[in-house]
Amino acid sequence: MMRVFSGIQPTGALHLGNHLGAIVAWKELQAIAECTFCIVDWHAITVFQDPEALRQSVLMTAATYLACGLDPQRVTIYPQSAVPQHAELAWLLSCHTPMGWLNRMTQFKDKAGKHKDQAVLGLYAYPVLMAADIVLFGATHVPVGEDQKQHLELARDIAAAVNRAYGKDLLVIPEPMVSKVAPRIMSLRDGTKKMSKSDPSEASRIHLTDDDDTIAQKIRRAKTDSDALPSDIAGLDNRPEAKNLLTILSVLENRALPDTLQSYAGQTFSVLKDDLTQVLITHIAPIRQGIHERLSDPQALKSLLAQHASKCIEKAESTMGLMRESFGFLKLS
Ligand code: AQP
Repeated sequence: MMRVFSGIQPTGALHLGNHLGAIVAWKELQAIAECTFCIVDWHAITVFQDPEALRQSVLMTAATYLACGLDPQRVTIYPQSAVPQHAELAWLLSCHTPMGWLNRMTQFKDKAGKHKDQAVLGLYAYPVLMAADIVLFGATHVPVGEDQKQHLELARDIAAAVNRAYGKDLLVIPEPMVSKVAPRIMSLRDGTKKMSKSDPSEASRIHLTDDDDTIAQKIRRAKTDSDALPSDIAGLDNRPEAKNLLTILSVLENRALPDTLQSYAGQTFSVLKDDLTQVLITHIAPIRQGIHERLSDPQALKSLLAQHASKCIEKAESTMGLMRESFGFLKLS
């Protein structure tokens, strides 16, 4: 059976990009694979998080997973920090990760920017924690966006290095699942940047908790250009905002982009925006309601996460038992 692992950082309310770019595919996978969808709070703290906001975001992320249709009877959902074996394994893997491999990670270079010396060790080392997350449960497949492909390659290299060092197949080498259909949703304020939780402008993203008026307002204010909408894909060249709004609409309506383009050829942005607003409101309203319902009973949510985390600890211990023995740690009892 295919074993899938993926996660989202609880760095704020999830947005349309997280939903259409990740969770929709997870929902399909839950029917055909053994799935673990982590709430990666240890990854979140590579950038400072307000402690109370982080706790709330973990609950919010769990509520969102469920409201988007992930079925807790079929998939495992838990916060990373509830399973300390992630950190233990990350340390063991870090002792088999040459610095040269980490130095090649482009995301660190992008995120650290010019201030590399001030960047924290966690930001530099987080691909090793990600490798540990994946191999801890023997994931065979990892759904990744283009931006995470390099980290998945690294996870494969680290797992292979450990297997070589100890002369046995201790760790499963994971395969990437790069979805050709998962769209990259861009910022509503700048069509060249991806929609992101950490963008300082709330207007840049549609949260899955936004009410109808907020959705309408954000779409009304979304950046556009001054031309009429084109009739074909070639006409979207150098028009990132038009491409983004049309992509969102076509994904939500389950239509091919060329088909949506045909419907709006020669129209103004305001026609497209009115239709997109209606479609978004219809799509998000039940998810929003589902999130609020689950958040209204945080105790039930926590107890679900605790049950799932304890299953994960059991599975993680079976990997770690083998790892500890193979690495040569003395067993005291
Ligand atoms: N804009 C997006 N379009 C499509 N997919 C997206 N994902 C995120 N943004 C988009 C997918 O969501 C999953 C989880 O992402 P994450 O929150 O763990 O990290 P991220 O990719 O860094 O997302 P954000 O919103 O930009 O978070 P912050 O601001 O905290 O860094 C991934 O599968 C990702 O591809």
